[in-house]
Amino acid sequence: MGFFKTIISKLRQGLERTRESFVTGIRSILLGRRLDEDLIAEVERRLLESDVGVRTANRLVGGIREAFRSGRMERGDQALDYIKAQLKTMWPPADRELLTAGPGNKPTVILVTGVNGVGKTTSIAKLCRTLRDRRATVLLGACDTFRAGAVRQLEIWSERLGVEVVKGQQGGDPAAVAFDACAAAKARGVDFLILDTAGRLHTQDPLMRQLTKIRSVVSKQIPGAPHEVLLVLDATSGQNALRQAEEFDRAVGEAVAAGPGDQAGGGGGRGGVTGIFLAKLDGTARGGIVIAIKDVTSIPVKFIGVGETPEDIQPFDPDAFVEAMFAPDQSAGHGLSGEE
Ligand SMILES: Nc1nc2c(ncn2[C@@H]2O[C@H](COP(=O)(O)OP(=O)(O)OP(=O)(O)O)[C@@H](O)[C@H]2O)c(=O)[nH]1
Ligand SMILES: [Mg+2]
Repeated sequence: MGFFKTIISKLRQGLERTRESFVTGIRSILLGRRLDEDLIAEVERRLLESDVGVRTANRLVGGIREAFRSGRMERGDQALDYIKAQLKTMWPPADRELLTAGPGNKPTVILVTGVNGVGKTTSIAKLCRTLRDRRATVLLGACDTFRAGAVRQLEIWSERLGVEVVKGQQGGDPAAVAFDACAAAKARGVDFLILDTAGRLHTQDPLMRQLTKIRSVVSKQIPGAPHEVLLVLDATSGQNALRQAEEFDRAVGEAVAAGPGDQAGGGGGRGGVTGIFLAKLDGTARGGIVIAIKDVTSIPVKFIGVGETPEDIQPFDPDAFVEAMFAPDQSAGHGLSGEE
C-alpha cells in the first residue's frame, strides 16, 4: 500500500507485551534445543493457549511434527523459523490494499464502524493524517450525531490535522450528514471522504439499519461507494474482537442484502465489512489476534493502531508484523531494515 509505511521500531514497541507473553515463551523453549515429542507438545500447548487460533496452531504444530518425524527438522531454531515463515505466508498482498475509487472517480469513501469506544474516531484521525501527508485531500463526515461530544472530538482532530468536517445537528439523522458530506466531497473534488459513525453493537437492529441507510445514501450519491467499510476492533478485547469481526461482517452484509434501495451496493461486493483496523495493539499482550482473525474470517486486517496519536498507524505488513512479534528482546534493531 503505497500510502503507508511501516515504522519497524514503533511496531516492535507496540507489540512488546505480545512478545513478552506469548512469543518469548515459545522462543525460549525452542532456541538452542533439540526437538523431541515432548518439546513439540509443549509448543502445541503454548500455541493453543495463545490467541493465534486453533486452526493455525494445529497447522503449525502439524507441520513441525511431520518434519520432525520424517527427519527433516531436528532443532528448535528450525521450528521457530518454520513458524515465522508459515505465519508470513498467511496474508496475500492484495488483501492489504486500501480499496479506492480508482483514477478519475474520486472521492474514495471510507465508512468506519465498530462497537463503542474501540477507537473509531482516533483511527480516522490516523488514516486522515497519513493520507494528507501523502498529499491526498481528505474530508471528514461526522455521522456520529448520537454521542454528545462526538462531533467536537472529530472537529478537534480535524483542526489539528488541517482538514474540514461536514457535520449536522446533535441527535440529527446521520444519513443526512452522510448525504451532505458526499455532496461536499464531490463539490470540492477531494480524494477521500471518511465517515465517522456512532459506536454500535451488531445486535442493535435500529442502529444497524441506520448504518445501512448511511450506506444507501452514500452509494446513491457516489456510485460504487463506500469503497471501504472499515471495522475498527480493539485488540485488547482478544477473542471478543474476533466475534465482533464475524458478527459485524454478517450483520452489515445481511443488512445490505435486505435493506432498502442499496441496489448499487457498496464497494464490498458481498456487502459486508471490507477491512479491519485493529486498534490498541500497543496496549495488549494479545497481538496474536491478528492471526486468529485471518484464521476464522476472510476479512483482511488493513491497518493497525499502536498508540493514541495520529502517527500511531501502521499498514498491516505480515513480514514486518511477524518479525516485530518475534524480535529478540535485547537486541532491538537486529535483523530488521524497516524505514524509520
Ligand atoms: N493505546 C491506544 N489507545 C487507542 C488507540 N486507538 C484509540 N485509542 C484510545 O481509545 C479511546 C477511545 O477512542 P475513540 O477513537 O474515541 O473510540 P470510538 O470508537 O470513536 O468511540 P465512540 O465514538 O464513543 O464509540 C481513546 O482514549 C483513544 O485515545 C490505539 O491504537 N492505542
Ligand atoms: Mg467516535
